[in-house]
Amino acid sequence: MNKNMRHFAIVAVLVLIGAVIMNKLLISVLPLPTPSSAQAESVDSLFRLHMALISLFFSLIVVFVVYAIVIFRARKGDESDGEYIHGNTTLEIVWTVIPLAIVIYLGFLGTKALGEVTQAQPNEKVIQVTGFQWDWRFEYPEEGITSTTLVLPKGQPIRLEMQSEDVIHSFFIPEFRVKQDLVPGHVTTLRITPTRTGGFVLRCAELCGLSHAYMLADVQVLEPAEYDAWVAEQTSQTELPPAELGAKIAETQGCQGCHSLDGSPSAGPTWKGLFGREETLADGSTVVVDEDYLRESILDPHAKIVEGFQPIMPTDYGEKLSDEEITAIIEFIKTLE
Ligand code: HEC
Ligand SMILES: [Cu+2]
Repeated sequence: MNKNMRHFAIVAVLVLIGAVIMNKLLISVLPLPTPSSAQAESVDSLFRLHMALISLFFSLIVVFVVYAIVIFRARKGDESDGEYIHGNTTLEIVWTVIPLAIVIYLGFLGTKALGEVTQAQPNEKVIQVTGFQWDWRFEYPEEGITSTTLVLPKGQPIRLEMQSEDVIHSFFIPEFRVKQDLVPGHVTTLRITPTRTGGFVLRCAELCGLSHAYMLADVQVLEPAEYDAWVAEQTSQTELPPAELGAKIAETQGCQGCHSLDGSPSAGPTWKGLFGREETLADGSTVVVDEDYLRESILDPHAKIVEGFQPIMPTDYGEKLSDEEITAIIEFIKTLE
């Protein structure tokens, strides 16, 4: 075996060993959350292939560089010039064509995976998702339910029809892998078939303003029988007392995205102890919070701005909520001492 071939053989073995170690390392420091949807496998197989390729190329470059530095270093007393090399067309063609082929192949695999995760499924269940600054709301048109928790039956193909009320948000449950933007003025679709029961967290994955980091929602995947029980419980809810109804409306309307109930700071003033409190307004005047003030604050939020807060409260609750619903919210706020 000539000397060059020996170098190449050693480097090839070192590159392979390096790639395997690097791949193990990457997978252990960047573990993926447990895959929990039928769509996760398509995404994960792509991910694993990318990790393997990244490890291989990292090892290829680092091993060649380190090997050359160590083995071909100038020895003590060696003052001679290095060999003069001008170009190598074969090498350049090889290192252009191979990556090109790899990238085209990855493009093909990516297109295939995208086709798999977006493919329509038979007997899809439609759930309408609304994202807004800074919360989520889920409507089940078949059952006539509105919920702040996304409850899903295991094994059931789901089609989410998603809308935004204000800015761009993004629907992402890491365990389900797939992700989709919510774009104002458009309905976007996302398909998931949950395969594992349990609790998950839905996150907004698009920086959407002040409380973006808190734009979370609970997700529950239940066995089909438990899901049916949940539906029955939701639809049988009898007339609630006003304060409880108000709590529910405030939750589904997303008031708690900006108003805490326990005194913790948020984008808007806390509702804890709000009723009867003396509020200082931005113009320095004060007002004692009574029912009229609360009603005005909901119908015309910019009429009086509370000191230290920005006028960012949506102004369209007067159109969205009935008089009784606003009264119910006020009754609810009165109970928060
Ligand atoms: C996007 C954030 C946001 C949302 C959502 C929001 N608010 Fe507000 N709200 C504010 C801010 C900020 C203020 C303080 C500035 C002002 O007075 O307009 C405020 C003020 C108020 C006040 C007066 C509070 C005080 O301390 O005097 C009431 C009452 C109120 N909001 C009720 C509601 C209700 C009810 C909802 C849901 C139907 C709601 N808000 C949704 C941001 C929000
Ligand atoms: Cu968001």
